[in-house]
Amino acid sequence: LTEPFSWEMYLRETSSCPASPSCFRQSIIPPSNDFKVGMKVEACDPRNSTSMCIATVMGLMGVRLRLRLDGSDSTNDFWRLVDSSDIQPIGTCEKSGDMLQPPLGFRMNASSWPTFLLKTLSGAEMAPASAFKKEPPKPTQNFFKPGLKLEAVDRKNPYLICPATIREVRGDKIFIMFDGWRGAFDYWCQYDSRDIFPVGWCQLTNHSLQPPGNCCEYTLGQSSQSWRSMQSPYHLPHPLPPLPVRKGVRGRRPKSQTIAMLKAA
Ligand code: MLY
Repeated sequence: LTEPFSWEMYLRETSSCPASPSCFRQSIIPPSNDFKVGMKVEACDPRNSTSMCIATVMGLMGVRLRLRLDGSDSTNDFWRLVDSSDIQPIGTCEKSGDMLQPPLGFRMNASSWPTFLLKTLSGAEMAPASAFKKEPPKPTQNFFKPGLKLEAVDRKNPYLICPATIREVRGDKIFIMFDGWRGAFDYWCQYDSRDIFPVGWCQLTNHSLQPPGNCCEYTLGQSSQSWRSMQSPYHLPHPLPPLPVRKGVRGRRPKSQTIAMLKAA
């Protein structure tokens, strides 16, 4: 009842294999999430990666943090793992002689930044250094192979992690395709991206995992889709209607047979 999607059944019915955990830049034993909502951290501005800003933890899911840059609006929240190198304890920047920057799109006049910084940090709960975990090392090379399954962040809806497939491998890059979706969400990334995880990661870290979509090829074949029967009703109906592929094939067949008969005649 609580299991929305079963990898075990899905892998069996799609006759596919998961990419080995050693392919990923993720800890074999996931870190603990010791952050709390409201805590402040220093974070790289995702829209301006050379600048270090103050961010507030807005939410927690598994070992990921939903972050909002102080002085930014609520429409640019982003997610980072607790062992991401993009986050560090408050004070790290100053120790290295650097300055904390206003976020891109700071909603006040730039001249008010020093005062804003003082105010936003005064009385704030700062995340303890022990909550920041060391980023795991990169695998020594790109070990991914086309067809292998994984769990990947939907970059258009980054709070979602979904079943996905490696469609292509080119040098250090891999092409991630979301199972059951039509391609609008697919992307190229580095093999050592922090947005991709081995099969089972969500379950292991207590993160929700979306079930595959209903689209096209992934719903064809002999699959009885019994992995879908355990899906919670929350996920239905699907936002995109499934392609009427089977009906279309049946509808076309008499026509081409007719043409064949006419040609033969
Ligand atoms: N309602 C959104 C969510 C799509 C999510 C797709 N992911 C899971 C690949 C939409 O239809 O755009």
